[in-house]
Amino acid sequence: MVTGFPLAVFEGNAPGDFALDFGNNGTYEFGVETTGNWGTSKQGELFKHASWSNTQYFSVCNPFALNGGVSLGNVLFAYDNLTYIANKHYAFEIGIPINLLTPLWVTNFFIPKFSAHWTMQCGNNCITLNLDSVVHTPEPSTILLTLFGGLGTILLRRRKK
Ligand SMILES: [Ca+2]
Repeated sequence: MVTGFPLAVFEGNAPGDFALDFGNNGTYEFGVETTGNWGTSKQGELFKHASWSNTQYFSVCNPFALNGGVSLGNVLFAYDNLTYIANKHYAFEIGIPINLLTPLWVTNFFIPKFSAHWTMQCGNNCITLNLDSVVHTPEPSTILLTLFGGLGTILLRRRKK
C-alpha cells in the first residue's frame, strides 16, 4: 500500500495501523501494528479480535489505530520512506500467512471478500481496498501433479519396506 503519510507523527497526526475487515461489514477483525505505540505491541505484530480507536475528525475514515486484540505474533512488515520521499509517498508491504487468518480465510482455493484499510489520526484521508471473494479452481495439470506426487510417495514407501 502506498500512502502520502510517513510512519511518524506528521503535522500533529500519528500514523494509523492496518485494518482487515472480512465480509466488508464494518467490523475489522484483524489488524497489523505499524508503530507499536500501545501497550506492549510491536511494529509488524498481527492481532485478531482487534479493537480500534477512531479517527480524530472524520468518522468516514474509521477505524484509525489498534488499541486491543489477541497477538498472533509478528508478520512480514516492510516500510520504505527513502525511495518515495521525493514525491512524499511512503510504501508499506505486509505479508500474512493465510493460516493466521482462520477461520475467516482457510484455503488458497477461496479468497474471501475482505477490505484492507489505512488512515492517519485526523482521518482526513484514508485508503480502503475492497476485494470481492475469488474461487480458484485447480487446473487439471495441478490435480494430475498432485496425484502423481501421491503415487510417488506410496511407491517410495513400498520400496523402503
Ligand atoms: Ca468484518
